[in-house]
Amino acid sequence: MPGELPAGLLRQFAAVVGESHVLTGDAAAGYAVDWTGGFTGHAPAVLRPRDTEEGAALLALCADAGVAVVPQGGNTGLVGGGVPLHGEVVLSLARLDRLGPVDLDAGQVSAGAGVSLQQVADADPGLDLGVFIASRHSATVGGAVATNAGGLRVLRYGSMRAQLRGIEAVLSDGTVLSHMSGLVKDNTGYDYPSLLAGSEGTLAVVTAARLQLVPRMADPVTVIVGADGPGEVHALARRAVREVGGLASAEFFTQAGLDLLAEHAGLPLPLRPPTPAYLLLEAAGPGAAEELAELAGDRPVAVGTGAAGRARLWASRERHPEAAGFVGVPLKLDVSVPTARWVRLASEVAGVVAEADPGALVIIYGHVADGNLHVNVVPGAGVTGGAGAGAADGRHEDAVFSFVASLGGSISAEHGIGALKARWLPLVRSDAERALFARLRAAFDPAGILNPHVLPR
Ligand code: 2HG
Ligand code: ZN
Repeated sequence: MPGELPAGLLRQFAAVVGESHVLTGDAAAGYAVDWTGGFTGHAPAVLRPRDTEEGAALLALCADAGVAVVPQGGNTGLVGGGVPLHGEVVLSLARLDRLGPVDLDAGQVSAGAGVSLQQVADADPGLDLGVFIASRHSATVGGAVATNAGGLRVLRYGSMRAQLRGIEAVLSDGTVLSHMSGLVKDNTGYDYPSLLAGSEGTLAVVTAARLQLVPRMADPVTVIVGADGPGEVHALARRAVREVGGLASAEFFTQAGLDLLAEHAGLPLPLRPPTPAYLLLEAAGPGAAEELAELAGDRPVAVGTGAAGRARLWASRERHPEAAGFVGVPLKLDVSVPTARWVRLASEVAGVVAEADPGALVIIYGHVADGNLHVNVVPGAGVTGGAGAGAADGRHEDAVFSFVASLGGSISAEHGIGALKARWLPLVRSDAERALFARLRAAFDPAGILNPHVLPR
């Protein structure tokens, strides 16, 4: 098969990690496909180092041999950034799973790349991880840093970059960079941990991170408010950001997504009768319940307190990534616009997709206070014939990304560019910016082996 590796190189890998951690053939197949099933590749080998030193030795071998490498964490990314689409070797960081003791003075913890976000969140009963995403049980620290994961509490705590107080990473030549002392103030040169956050495995392989934890919310209250459309959702969310002191989340979804989840997953509806759009708000602290009630006014509302009550409401939002998948393989378009244009985006994007493909299914939801919308598109769903029906041939991305760019937005709010969006980066990043990206990339990875097909070179 093309792309197979020389036996000598496989032996060198095995000398570093042991034969049982060099996976080939069927054992490697599970690492070559993503969660949506939309990205499938082939890995001639999957390498599973136990620690940073083994990872560094493996990378040095790959650089010497000119073999391309895709670093992989929990493989929960949605843009094909962790999948070997061009026959790359997969460097799985799953075994770098050491979670250090919590430093209670600083409220920080050091975690290996393979530690799940849930394990970090559980590290201390009084503390929590500020980044909260639906895939937190599988998503890992290394991948979340490398993609600068966002999620459901960004309005309060920022995305993964904002939690970083230090990083350990390996360059493609095997050099280990470590800056993990967790200083809050540290102006000693370039802030490369920040640069590695969101670099999608193209500059260095993140092997560990020093993370700032946040106080765990005490007695949070969750509400779902029914609304007549994106305009009302946005106006309410804007008021919530200003008026609800302990606000942590403001999430949008629609009845169309809930209908799919009810039909295919038996999910109970949060409100009866249903309304076209919903806003989920979560807040904690003194007066949170009253402030949320005041905001909801006489609109239909469901209230959840306690772990079970809140989880029941959150399911309506957190299960949305599954909804379109019941109909077909979804394109996951994660976009953001300046806040003032979010209503236009949310109201018009389905029409924009319909112009390109009248049969496409479009499900929208997202993080309204961040100007972020997830546009899940199943091409040609429901269309039984017609030229090109059902084809994921780029026209859906073209339509949505061009619309977003015309609104001054971004074609990736929180998932990254990956393989899915590389073609469209020029819509939102100038020639000068992309030239700088290329120079940075060459400086970090002169061998050009790190995730070569993610982000344009
Ligand atoms: C979310 O907010 C995630 O649920 C996933 O970012 C979004 O599946 C998606 O499109
Ligand atoms: Zn999201």
